[in-house]
Amino acid sequence: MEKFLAQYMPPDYSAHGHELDRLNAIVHWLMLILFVAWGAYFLFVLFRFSAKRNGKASYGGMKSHFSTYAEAGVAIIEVILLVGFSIPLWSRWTTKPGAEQNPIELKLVAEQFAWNIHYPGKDGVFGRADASFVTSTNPLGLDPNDPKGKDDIATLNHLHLEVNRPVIIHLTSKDVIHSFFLPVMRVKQDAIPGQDVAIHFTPIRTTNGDKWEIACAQLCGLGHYRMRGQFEVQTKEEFAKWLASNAPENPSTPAPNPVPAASPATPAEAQPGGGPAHT
Ligand SMILES: [Cu+2]
Repeated sequence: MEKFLAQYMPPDYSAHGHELDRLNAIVHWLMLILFVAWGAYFLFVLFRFSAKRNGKASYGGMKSHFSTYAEAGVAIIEVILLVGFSIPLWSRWTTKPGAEQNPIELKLVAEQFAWNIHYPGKDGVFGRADASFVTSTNPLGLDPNDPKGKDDIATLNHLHLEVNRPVIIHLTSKDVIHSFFLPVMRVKQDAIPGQDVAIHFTPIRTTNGDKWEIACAQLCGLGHYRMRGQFEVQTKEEFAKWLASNAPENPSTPAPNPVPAASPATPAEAQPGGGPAHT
């Protein structure tokens, strides 16, 4: 099943992706079994209780205690699923990689209709950002007077990651709910205004210069279709080079995106209020 489904899936570059693909296959098996079993039961009932065989309806109902046992069985299985599987997986998902794993930590601010990506720069500390500093050339609202922000790197729709190095992304949104979707990383998470939602994953293969899509998986307005970015996974050396080439040289203000935007969104269009929102 997993191999069959894999033909229709995007490639997988993440450490956890194969587990999701396997779960996907298990759910397909389960649905197939349920479909066949319920279909067979339906045919059996049609035959067994047809009017021809049963001239007179019975109003007595079932006499055995089977349904009580079946319901208790379902409750026990659900407790096992919740305590044995869901809670441990939830805990794994919400536990961020520790400092010993040297994760890349970055912020991602979604807006209609673009992805603003904020790297903390050499010092590893994010500069202060505030809504009052937001302009068309400073979409993240970085404080130009904050020394910690001088070396910060801001890109528009361009996400670069390092192979085998965990990444923690703090997701938020300026306007409506967007959904950050990296199909080849098997990552999808809503970006919600006013919330900092941290997700983490580890790329395990470089994309070898190929650029893959960052999609918005939540219908977020008229420009939703063009809310896409590009991301690539690079080797340690390539990634360090990319960071160095994008770091502001004589930083007086945080560098706006030096890389051409992947989507046709212009800064004017990308501003909140650039188009009517359809929710
Ligand atoms: Cu969106």
